[in-house]
Amino acid sequence: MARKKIALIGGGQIGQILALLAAQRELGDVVIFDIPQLEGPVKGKALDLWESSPAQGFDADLQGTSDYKDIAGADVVIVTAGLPRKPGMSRDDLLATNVNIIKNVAENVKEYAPKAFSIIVTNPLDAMVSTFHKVSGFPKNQVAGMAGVLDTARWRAFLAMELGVSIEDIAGTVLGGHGPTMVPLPRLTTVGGVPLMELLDAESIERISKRTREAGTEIVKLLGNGSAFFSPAASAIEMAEAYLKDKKRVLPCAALCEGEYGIDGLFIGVPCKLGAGGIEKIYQIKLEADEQALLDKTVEAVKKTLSEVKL
Ligand code: TXD
Repeated sequence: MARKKIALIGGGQIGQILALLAAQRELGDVVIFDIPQLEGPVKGKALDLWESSPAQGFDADLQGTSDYKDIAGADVVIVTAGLPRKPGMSRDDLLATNVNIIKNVAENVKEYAPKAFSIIVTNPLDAMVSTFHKVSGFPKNQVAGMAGVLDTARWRAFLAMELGVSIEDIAGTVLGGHGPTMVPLPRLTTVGGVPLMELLDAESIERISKRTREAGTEIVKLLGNGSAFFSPAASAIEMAEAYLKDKKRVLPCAALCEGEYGIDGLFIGVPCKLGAGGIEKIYQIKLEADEQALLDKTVEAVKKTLSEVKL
């Protein structure tokens, strides 16, 4: 069976880590696309990564390009094309510039890789995945935004740090928009089956929930130039792997809700079954009143950002 093909639209901080992780996991052949002004650097990155393959022991063809024809037939497309935040910027500050970039990307993916499962990473995430879906015209199961996997990873990482336990044994999820209104769910978080709320007091849980909501900004401030890239790349690869290997993972993805959670026609972070059919199912959680109120708030925040998208 021929190797799968992964197209990375955007070969910057996250894009190059995506290429490394996809190659190391032998998910398939990798094409990294970037703008013509960066044709040299993106070809150089792909060639350099290829030259690391003997030492790393992976078999994968790696190609850098600024010609969209080279993404033809991709099984998965991961889109990081766009500007990242600088210190002091909100994700919404990126909207005007990145919506134009995503429109152009969606038109080209529609033309050259119409069957691909598309994972959108670019910020402001919820508006960008919605824009990509609208412009590409792809069915809703074929488009997902990557945010909840990262936000949940951060929630789990901070809890593991606090509790002194393995990250492997912390299970939980984060709902909603990829921003300060996201909704970690302490009530549904467990530590090796032990309810989190039996292990940590409310004050500690709120402190960690707040750090999770602000984790992206914390990294932007520390880096001083650009935003997180290891953890977003690892999160997007987890989604791509679920699709490529038909793993039926249940992961929080920005998916189009059409009635689920009482939401109609909005991409928002919800628990999804991810397999060869893309977003195969959205799971509805019976939320308690306080959780529902937080979900309503994040839905409003996403709607507000979306209202500023000029297509
Ligand atoms: O959880 C999440 N979804 C977020 C997403 C986590 C962290 C960062 N997130 C966002 O991803 C970030 O705010 C940015 O909007 C994107 C990409 O972040 P990255 O750090 O990779 O930005 P870079 O290093 O600037 O890379 C962007 C690349 C760069 O090489 C540009 O030349 C390219 O995108 N680019 C384009 N590629 C294709 N087509 C067009 N038009 C284009 N414009 C720029």
